[in-house]
Amino acid sequence: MGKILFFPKSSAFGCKLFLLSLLLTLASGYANSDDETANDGAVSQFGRPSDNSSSECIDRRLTYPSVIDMDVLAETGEAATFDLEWIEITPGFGDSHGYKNDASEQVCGTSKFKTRALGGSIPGPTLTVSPGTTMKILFRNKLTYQPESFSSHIVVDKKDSKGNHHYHTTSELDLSRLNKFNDPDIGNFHFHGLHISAALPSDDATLNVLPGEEYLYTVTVPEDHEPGMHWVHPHHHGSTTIHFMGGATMAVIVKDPKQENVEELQEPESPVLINGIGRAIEIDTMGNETEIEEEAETPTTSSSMLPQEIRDATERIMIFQEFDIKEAEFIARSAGDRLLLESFLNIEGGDSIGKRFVTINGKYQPILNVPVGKWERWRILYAGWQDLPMRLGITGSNLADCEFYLLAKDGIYISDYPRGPMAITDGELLPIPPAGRADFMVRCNKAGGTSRFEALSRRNVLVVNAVEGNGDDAGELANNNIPKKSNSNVLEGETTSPSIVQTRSKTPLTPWGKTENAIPEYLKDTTTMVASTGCTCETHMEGYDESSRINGQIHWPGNNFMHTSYLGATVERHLKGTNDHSYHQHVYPFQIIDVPNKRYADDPVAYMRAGDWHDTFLDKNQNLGYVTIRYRAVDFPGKILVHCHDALHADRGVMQKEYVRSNDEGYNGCECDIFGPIGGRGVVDQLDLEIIGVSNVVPNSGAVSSNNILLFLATAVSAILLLV
Ligand SMILES: [Cu+2]
Repeated sequence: MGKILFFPKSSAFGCKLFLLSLLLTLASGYANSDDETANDGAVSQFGRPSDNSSSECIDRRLTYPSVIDMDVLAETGEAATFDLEWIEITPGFGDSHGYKNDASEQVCGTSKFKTRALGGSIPGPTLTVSPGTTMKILFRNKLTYQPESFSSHIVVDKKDSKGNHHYHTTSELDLSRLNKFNDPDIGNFHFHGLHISAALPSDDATLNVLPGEEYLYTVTVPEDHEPGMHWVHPHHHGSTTIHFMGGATMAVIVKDPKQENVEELQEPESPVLINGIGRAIEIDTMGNETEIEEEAETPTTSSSMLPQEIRDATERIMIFQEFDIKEAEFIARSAGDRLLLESFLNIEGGDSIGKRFVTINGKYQPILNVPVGKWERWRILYAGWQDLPMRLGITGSNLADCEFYLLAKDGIYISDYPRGPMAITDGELLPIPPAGRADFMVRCNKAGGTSRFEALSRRNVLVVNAVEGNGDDAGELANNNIPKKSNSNVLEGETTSPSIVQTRSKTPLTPWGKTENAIPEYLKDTTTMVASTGCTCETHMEGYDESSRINGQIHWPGNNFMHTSYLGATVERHLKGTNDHSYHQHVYPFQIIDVPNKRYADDPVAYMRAGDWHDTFLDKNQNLGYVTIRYRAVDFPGKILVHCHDALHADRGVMQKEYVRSNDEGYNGCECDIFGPIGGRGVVDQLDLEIIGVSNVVPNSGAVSSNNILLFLATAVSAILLLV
């Protein structure tokens, strides 16, 4: 382990950063004022601490995070500022109100509680960004250090002349606290799913940002980045679970290219019709359908980027968050996190559902009214932190007759769009892995019908009504698209009266896939490639809780790596244990090459198929043998964290690091199962960053006082006694 204590001195460097932070604070004012106007529902109801009036009521309709366009900020070099802070939220928990399914239903007097959130709300604002844009993102840790909390670091508290606390860590480790729940108030950012550099000032998740500190991330989204949805969450080893389960999450969407730019890039595709002929249905007064013969409608294909119905679709972001109060109590106790423990213990309601709640965009059991017969694009993010597939689907009858077709997974368009119709009523439902994203084209066809969705075995997580007219607004994101055409399938002036016989054409979706030259280098098909020599390693996650491991080893901080590869390598991994553990890999998404259980993978409408790209993989059907994945390390050298996306496992050690060496000196070797330090050729960044502690702004940093350490330890001991 390194023994260097590194802190930027409070010299010219510190002064510059102070000025910079001042500017950034001003910049954040811009971003925040944008928040207010963008979606007052999301921000004012859930983001800001409200008064303690118990008569507060919440409209049950689904609301959406506000949107911050990072391209606009990048034009002037401004940063967006996001605070990790302790705030009060009101999701509308409680199971006593029943379910009236009235669009304007209010739920009143439900539990409020405090939690750690990003960007002022649960979830935080959605960032949108174009490929090629450099995002400046100031992460401010506004949490308050709790001296009674546990840490694997030695945390030093130094008061300045004004009595303000300044914390930092030393190079010493408390070995008894390694791979335990720690550091509830230490955080950072990880840009989950984005294909970006993992070297600072970009996405190095081994950075520690202590309470009162901040860090300016500079993240360049490559010019050839695939458009799609990813997300941001804290990823400090030891506190990831605490931050996840409290809801500290934001979506980031890489925008689809503007249409006018695309036509030059793409060659015309030949029209294909794989989705059958169009059909028309007649709905009688009892709501029964009769199919009517109709001329087949040939889908229109063009050279443009996305088929028209995708471009026209209303986009709805849905961020699914699971609150698990009992698990939270256990983890908060383990970490000495008195704040979370006290807050979550006071949450009322939910006894009949095991004190587990699912929220969408921070709202419990929301109602969504969608226009009947119109395709929408749902961008779903399952901000999962346990090893449970989401199992999204419909409980009971699909009375709104909703159809689901898969468009993208983990922010990458699938090659066989439109895949479906996907099973949403029986059996496996939609087994989206924890941390997974899934974009669906969704259409609900029966006016007046309601379909009740379940997820994580919780019922009524979303109640969807198919309605005449425009349905609910989808917030700002949908308005960023090309202006909507009115839906020709919906007759003006229709009412929801079931006595009206409606005839609609269920036109199929237009098949679409990217042409070969429009696929970015890092996503080129690897199914027919051969792994580079020596670059096939096994990665086996096994065991439960504190006894779980990767390849028999537990996470060790600093310069300790499992596998290495090099720029230009075609890397292959044989994943074991992915039926129980969700495998997540930073920097490079991977392609599923082969699975042991072909029965599911060969199903043309399976959610998981060979050839698909993911950044997180969990498949309960693949419980023997190994899953083969491949990716090409084409552009970013440096660290790659690989870990179970069950944060309870990852914080307790089911996390390892791989390293992609640069090939500047012609290096072309791979290694498996090193579990020790690396060095030498092709190392591009600081390998033992995480045990050092880095801060951009450390006013008055000075010598470490041993008295302070003793004081801290004494406080910690008394806190243990209180928490036991
Ligand atoms: Cu796991």
